[in-house]
Amino acid sequence: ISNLILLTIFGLGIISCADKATPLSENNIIPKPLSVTEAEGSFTLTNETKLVTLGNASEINPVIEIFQSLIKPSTGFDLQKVESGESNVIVFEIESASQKSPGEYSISIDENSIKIAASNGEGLFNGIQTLRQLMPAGIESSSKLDGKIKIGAGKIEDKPEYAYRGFMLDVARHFFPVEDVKHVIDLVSKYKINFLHLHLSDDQGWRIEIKSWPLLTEIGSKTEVGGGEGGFYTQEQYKDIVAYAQSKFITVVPEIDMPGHTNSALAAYGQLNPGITVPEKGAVAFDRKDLGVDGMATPLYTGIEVGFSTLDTDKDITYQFVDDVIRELVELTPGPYIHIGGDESLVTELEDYIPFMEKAQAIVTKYGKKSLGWDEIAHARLEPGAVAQYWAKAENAVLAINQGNQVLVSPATKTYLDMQYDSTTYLGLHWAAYIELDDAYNWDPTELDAAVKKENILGVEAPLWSETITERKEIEFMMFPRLAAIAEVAWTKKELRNWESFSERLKKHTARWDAMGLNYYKSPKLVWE
Ligand code: TNX
Repeated sequence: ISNLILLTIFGLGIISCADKATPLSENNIIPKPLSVTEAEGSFTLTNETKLVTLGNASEINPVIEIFQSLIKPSTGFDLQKVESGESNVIVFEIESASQKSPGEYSISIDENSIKIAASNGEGLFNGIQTLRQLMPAGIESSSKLDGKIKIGAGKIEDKPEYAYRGFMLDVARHFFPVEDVKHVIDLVSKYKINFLHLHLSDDQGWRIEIKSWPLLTEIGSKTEVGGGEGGFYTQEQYKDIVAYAQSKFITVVPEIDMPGHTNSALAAYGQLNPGITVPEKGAVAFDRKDLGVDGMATPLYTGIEVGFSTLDTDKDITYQFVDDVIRELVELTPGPYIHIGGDESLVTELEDYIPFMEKAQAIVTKYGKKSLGWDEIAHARLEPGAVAQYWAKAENAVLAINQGNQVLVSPATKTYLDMQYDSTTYLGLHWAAYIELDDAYNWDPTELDAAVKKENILGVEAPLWSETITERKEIEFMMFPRLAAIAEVAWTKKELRNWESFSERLKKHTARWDAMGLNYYKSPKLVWE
């Protein structure tokens, strides 16, 4: 009503309406911050606003550049960096002797300044992602923004509940080019996701160049589910993805799935099943270095069955292969984790599976990294620091915890973004569940099993398997809005989360997705005006 009165009395246009700052307490921030305190007044961003650096410049400058390129397209502002200033400034501070944990940040807003403070660049970056959500939705578009950018005064203090907040993209079942992966990185970084797990190999395709085993890509990358052309990342391209992710404070976790899910490797280096017609190229691979159990490997596979392939866990050459692949991956991967798969090895005997997973972990340790593996890996002895990714069986998560190891939580019934929203969803599978937006939100990692407690949990990850996903628009549709829900489960304390608040914030949030041109699912769980 007060806006209406203003409009009539002063004859102001719609644009001026947007000139009024939304009070800080009415923010729509996702994931929800730890605390928000509102104050009188607001800050107005102008072309004259200066960006002040306080503290370690090498941590601050990259974040300032990100902020400048966030503001420019929709405003045309060329915000300048300065050493000091008090009025009309945004201060980026790396606190010396900070009490803040990595990733934690605070934002103080008054009439003259906004101050973002953190103990490291990652914290400042998280602060920027919050700040962008305090600006009009039009900031997400390159069209010129109408009206002023005003931000309500007050203070936000925020830190993540879990250190690992992940998204997984399956590039094996369908291959996605580097540009799509970068697009996904852009999207998830807005929700404070800080790990990108790439599922780089499976029965249907091998997607990363390994120089010491060239046929993996020369043969093993050449197709995908449904028979399309497939593809792979050269080592240079993979490094480019890793660096791009790093620039957004995201750590890449590469996965080579073993000893099952290996038909693409076996099609390249295995004794193929003689009952099956061998394509021209497959024939080249015959018995060079044979990783397989005789006659089990098929030529390149384009279906979606799981659990039919295995490396031969008795052969020395198999461990030479694992060593070479992990060594080359480690050279390209600055992050702490190498994911060695271990799921659904249904044709590997448990007595073979266990020593294989132990040897594979030892190789990861030898090269200075920690292993991640799907929950079945907990049947093996886990190396210190190895993490089991709980996707199906709580009892496996408990096996890991009983060994003193942590779990990464990805229950298929809550976090699998390839699951259909409901029975009418035109993409996806539903073997685990239909996962509507509220299903993806209304759960907590500490409620999965009595034995899985907060301190046992490294974090939460949402995997997007790609049997049915072939292009960027489909990735977006299965990710959003559910990724926002999982991001809040991973970032925000259980006590601060509730569906009513989340769904209200999310609904307003969709204006940002419209501005970005995102192909998101319009969940009936939200009331659409
Ligand atoms: C199970 S989750 C799998 C994947 C499939 C997925 C499809 C897991 C560790 N294995 O191989 O792509 O289901 O939803």
